[in-house]
Amino acid sequence: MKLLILTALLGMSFAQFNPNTKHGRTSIVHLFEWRWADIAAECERYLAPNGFGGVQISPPSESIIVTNPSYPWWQRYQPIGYNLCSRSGNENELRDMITRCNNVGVNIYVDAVINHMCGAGGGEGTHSSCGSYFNANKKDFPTVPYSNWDFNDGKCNTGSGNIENYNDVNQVRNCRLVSLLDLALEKDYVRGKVTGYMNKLIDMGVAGFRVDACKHMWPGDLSGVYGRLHSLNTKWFPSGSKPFIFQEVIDLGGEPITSNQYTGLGRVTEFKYGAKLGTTIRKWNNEKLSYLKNWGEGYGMMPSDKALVFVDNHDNQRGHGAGGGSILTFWDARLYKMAVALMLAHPYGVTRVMSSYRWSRNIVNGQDKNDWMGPPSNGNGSTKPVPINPDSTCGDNWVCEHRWRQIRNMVIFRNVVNGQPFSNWWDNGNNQIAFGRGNRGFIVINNDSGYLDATLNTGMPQGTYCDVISGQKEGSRCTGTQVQVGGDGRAYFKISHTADDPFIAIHANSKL
Ligand code: QV4
Ligand code: CA
Repeated sequence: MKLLILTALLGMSFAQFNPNTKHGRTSIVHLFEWRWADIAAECERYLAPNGFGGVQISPPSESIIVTNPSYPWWQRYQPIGYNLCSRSGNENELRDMITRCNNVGVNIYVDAVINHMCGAGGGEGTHSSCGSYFNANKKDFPTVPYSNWDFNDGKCNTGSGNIENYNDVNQVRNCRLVSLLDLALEKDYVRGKVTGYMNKLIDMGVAGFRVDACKHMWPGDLSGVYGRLHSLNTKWFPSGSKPFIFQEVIDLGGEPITSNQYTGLGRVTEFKYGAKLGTTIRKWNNEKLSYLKNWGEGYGMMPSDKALVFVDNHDNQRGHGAGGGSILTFWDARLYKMAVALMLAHPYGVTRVMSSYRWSRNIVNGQDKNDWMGPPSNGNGSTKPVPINPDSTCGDNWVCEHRWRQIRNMVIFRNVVNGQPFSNWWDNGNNQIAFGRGNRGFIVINNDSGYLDATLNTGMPQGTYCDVISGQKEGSRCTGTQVQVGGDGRAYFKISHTADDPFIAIHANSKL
């Protein structure tokens, strides 16, 4: 009996680490700033057929509308209530998207902004995405409703009321992050409003949450919030399934607030991953691909079963958040594809692929003056649809990294090798590496300044395989390079350092 209760309790707490993905799908894509109508279409026409497990969506909650600068992307991180309209669409469109994505087995994860409301300087009026009235000066948000006493100010001891020192845990959690009005999440009333919002989304069919700004919330308060969340909608998920929780905590070391204060509650974003992968692939500080033999925990990262990993995110691809100049993005496409492929081939963590829009960068002294720019929009600030070109890329400045052949095929690779061990590591002591995943997949990367020319043990069954980077298997033919694996599992690889994509990947389903 005792054992049963213990297993039940463990089951309950561990459930939040499971992304609840279907059909052996393993990766999430962040469709940053996409409209709900476009996401619904993308689930049906592209994500499900190509094995994507889920989508992280931009915050659906009612937010402030900022006109100076003109409709920045970050206005959505300043909620003024929990009504479900945003520049991505209204509540009906949101519900339609969740339903249609679920119907093709693609999960929706909501970016939940629950640490704060809008900035203190947000003013008074109805300049909000559903048109609700609010008054930031009085901390009055009648549409929730929150008022003056639902905020933390009394507990903040800095002169400005803002976080001034990240070494002071109380400041980080009780003061305002860049002036954003800080919610008193220890109050039962506030927790009730926050969980009411999250539960409404769960009931609509979402599979989990990216929880924004967790460093700024007490783990005990978060535990109180998560404990009140409903199980997932049984129309699409097994009865008793708990929402997947991944918490945004930027821990690059050197601060008193660490990831492991949150890993008991759900997964945590591992920011060391993209920062370190960036320095390694850029060969900064003499770092080399060959060092990645013990990538993951061996690099001082959190345990794999607690980590949510990514090469870049919507903040650090434009200099917000942390990570610094090493972060690779679509702007450095060649190195970026190598980084994303490496991430998707490697067993560490739950993987999230970024899907961005292009903006006019204006970098002055290392700082992008246009880091605020919102998605491709019409003059009135409404977000443009994502047009799909005949060659399946996206138009109108939507980058759609998730549709790049090399990235999409590695998302499929990860599904094919799911559950297989990291195996058959090889390196040349420098920037040429290879590794496999049991007998189901193998990747070879050349980031040196000379040819890679080697016969390697792939661990794969004998046969002819199609490289899914230079092309892919289409019917019985291969549009890319072919790789012959002998009866001993060995194969010959030659990769030029000047190739468009200096890496090769084969897997069980790319066998001809
Ligand atoms: C400015 C000044 C303040 C000043 C205030 C006065 O910076 O010092 O007190 O004016 O009014 C925007 C502006 C910012 C402005 C603020 C309030 O950029 O300059 O303050 O609004 O008006 C996003 C953006 C922020 C943006 C915020 C709210 O990145 O620039 O602030 O949305 O619109 C830390 C955290 C981490 C966080 C990361 C960016 O630990 O949690 O910073 N990451 C998440 C999200 C991120 C989001 C937030 C948190 C806040 O991923 O996108 O910030 O919800 O590392
Ligand atoms: Ca806080």
